[in-house]
Amino acid sequence: VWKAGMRSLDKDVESITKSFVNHVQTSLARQAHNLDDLGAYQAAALSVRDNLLVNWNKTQLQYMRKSPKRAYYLSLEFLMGRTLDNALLNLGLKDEYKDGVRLLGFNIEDILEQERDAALGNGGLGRLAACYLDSSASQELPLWGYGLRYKYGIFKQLISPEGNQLEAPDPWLEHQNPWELPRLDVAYEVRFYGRAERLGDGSGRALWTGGQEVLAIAYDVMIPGYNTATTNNLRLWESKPKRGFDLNSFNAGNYEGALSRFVVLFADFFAYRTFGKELRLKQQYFWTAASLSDILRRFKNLNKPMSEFPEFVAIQLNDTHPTLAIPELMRILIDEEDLHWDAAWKIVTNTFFYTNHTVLPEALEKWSVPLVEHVLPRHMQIIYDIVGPIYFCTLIILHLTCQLDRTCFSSKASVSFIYARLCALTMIKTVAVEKKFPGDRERLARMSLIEEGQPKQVRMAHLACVGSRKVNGVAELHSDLVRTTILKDFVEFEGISKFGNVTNGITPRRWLDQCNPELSALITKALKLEKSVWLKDLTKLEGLLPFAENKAFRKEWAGIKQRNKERLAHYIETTLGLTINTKALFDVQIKRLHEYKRQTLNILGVIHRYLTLKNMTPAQRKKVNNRVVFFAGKAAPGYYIAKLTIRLIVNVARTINADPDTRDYLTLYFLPDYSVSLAEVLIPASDISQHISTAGTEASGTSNMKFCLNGGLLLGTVDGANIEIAEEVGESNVFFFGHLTPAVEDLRYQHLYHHIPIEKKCPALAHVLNQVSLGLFGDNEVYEPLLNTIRQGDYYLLSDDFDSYIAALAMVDEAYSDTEEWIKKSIRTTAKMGKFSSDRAINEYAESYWNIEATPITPHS
Ligand code: 26V
Repeated sequence: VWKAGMRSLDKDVESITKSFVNHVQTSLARQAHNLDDLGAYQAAALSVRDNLLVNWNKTQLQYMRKSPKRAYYLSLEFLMGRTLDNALLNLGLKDEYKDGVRLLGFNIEDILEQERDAALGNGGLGRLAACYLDSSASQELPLWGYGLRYKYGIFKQLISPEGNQLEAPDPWLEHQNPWELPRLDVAYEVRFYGRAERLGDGSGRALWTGGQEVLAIAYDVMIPGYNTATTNNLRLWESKPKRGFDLNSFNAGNYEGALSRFVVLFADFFAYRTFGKELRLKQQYFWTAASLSDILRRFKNLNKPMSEFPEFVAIQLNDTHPTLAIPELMRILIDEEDLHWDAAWKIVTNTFFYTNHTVLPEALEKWSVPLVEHVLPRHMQIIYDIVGPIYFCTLIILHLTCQLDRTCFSSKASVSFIYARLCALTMIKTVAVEKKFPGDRERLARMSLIEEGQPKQVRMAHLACVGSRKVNGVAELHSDLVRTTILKDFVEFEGISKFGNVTNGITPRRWLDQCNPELSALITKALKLEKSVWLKDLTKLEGLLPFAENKAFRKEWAGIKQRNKERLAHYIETTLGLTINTKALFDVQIKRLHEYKRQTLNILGVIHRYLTLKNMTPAQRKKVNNRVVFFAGKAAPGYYIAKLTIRLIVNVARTINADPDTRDYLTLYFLPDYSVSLAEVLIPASDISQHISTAGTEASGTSNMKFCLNGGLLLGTVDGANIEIAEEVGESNVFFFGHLTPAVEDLRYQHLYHHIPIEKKCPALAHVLNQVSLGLFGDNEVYEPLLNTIRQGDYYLLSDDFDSYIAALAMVDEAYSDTEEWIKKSIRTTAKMGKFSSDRAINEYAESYWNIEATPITPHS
């Protein structure tokens, strides 16, 4: 049916060239005969977009007619990468376009290279959202994404001659973006600041007036499913001032003042250090308010009573960033739709679902109460109305009613409203906290949505948890940690069934077929299945297992890995002018720079290897496996220690790559400006990738899945999704090391209270640290703050894990020496990666969380 549908798109080579030339002339106003690759990319993209539009329109029309329950994925980040290749693959038009552009004198690879990455996010969380969009469309699920149309993507990373990270803006919209459709007619007003006055009638309703209003304008990005006509939508909001730009402030140099009339948009989370927390709060509200208005408008078109909202709408909160949607929906239902508080709360708590992506305390979002009160006065009231009973209970329990802190409540009406609700006591769950756990005052304080302190702060994870139907973590271990640490009290109170797990996944379309076409072709040949079959049911990869015993197949498999190494080397040669030894083991660690991810452990391991090589005779060195180590990743601009780690990596690389004694055996590269597109070249070339976070700190990780899917082996700690990968591929095919999660707390305690000097505890590490201190890599003194994080405190336990890390690296060497066995491991790893398809993950959300169903789109309607 779908193939027939494609024909209805009229996409033979001849019509492709026709549409291409047509776009060159009429959309780009250029001539086909002197067109450059960038122009060719734009023309090809516009012509592909025409096809997407046909399916997009059909999809939206059929959703409208059939009115299935829909899910909405609210994410502040979408790391989409490039679109053209993916669109061609999903539409089934890759070969046709390749031939079409060749007829016109272009090479499709060169055209694809022209596209800039859409880098609207920081790391794993944003890329996960992009994989889920691909999977939802591929699985024919009625799901829309909602995000922000940032003017600037994540910063461009440059490395200075000294090895420092420099940040340059990424004005990704500078060139026309053919993948978005402005919808100037889809616009909503969003209010900030002003006054919120309770009506004082005991209803809890209020009037929110004054302040500043901005307009949210929709831009739509089409999300084609693979091998299906379903084309879902990603709606991104752009802001526009309602009443002109404040030119006076701008000219007077009051940049922030002028900005405050706009909601200027940065994808880079850390830009807010510069541009202020208030801007980030405004962005979060702007986006959630616009998205909810849009969702409500669509629901209202169904002419159903409001109480049925959760039967037609599920809203997924990707981390706590969109949590303001909870008080916002309460506000709309109570103040605008006239619903009673309890009816509104019932709707809200049946609509939202919350995914937690980290248990690191410093990463849990909190908003200062005075700031929320200032920017969103009505929402602060509502948050207090949610907290109210807990707060009152605490006070009653503590017999401190007389000391009621009125500053917590915006008016007397608020107090009486909460009190009235409290009088209907027995019904209210929070009172049940006291019933269930009598006298447990600490528990009440821990569970409060408001953290005491100067200033008081709203705990967004608590708000997301109480306002959602279900909560989940992103890998088994992480979900356990959510249940036993940050949300433990809520589990004991609400029952365990609300707290689940959905292990993350990755789309095999981008992360195997697109980035590793040769491997994909070999798999298709071996499985004797249509590519579209196994790419949509990744468990079919298990059929590769017997091929591990087939020598000819192993040779083909290894040949592809080798060519992928050469492709990477070629890329590095042309972009950085460096020559890479492709006859070596490729060892890769690519991810955001963070102490918990322990890039420092890796670089100290590299130094250890270098020092060991230096101590060997030339004859001994010849017996050692050649190794090329790659790092890539961005550090938050204000994260001093992370930036120092980059500097150390760059300078160690400079020294050891120039050392004639060792450079044939060990080289090291820091590849600047890590991106989705760079990952697509690096991942297929890796033999070993490192995922070495301190146990219990990496919620899941998703690049671990990408490497393994491409036949790279995993060197890692017993953390996040590494554990489930090992469960699937077997522990003999992964290289695990390090202490386990339950030991971490004790070890940290020992560091603090039973400190053992590092020379005694881990002499090998002490030696490495001393060499750095002594200036072996130049820059002496500069690295002391970084080295001291290990010498003192060592919160991430490098000194505890170093010896077992070095032992694991030695095991990698040993295993790699047995080439045939290594290739077997590689094949078996790919074969067992079926579980980690994001299709599996999105179906788990659809079935066990959102209760939505596949809604196939018929191409001919
Ligand atoms: C944010 C921050 C912000 C400030 C200070 C330190 C810090 C540390 C971690 C984070 C991460 C926030 C949430 C996040 O991006 N989590 C990532 O989500 C991925 C998708 O579920 C998952 O694979 C990664 O393990 C997880 O770190």
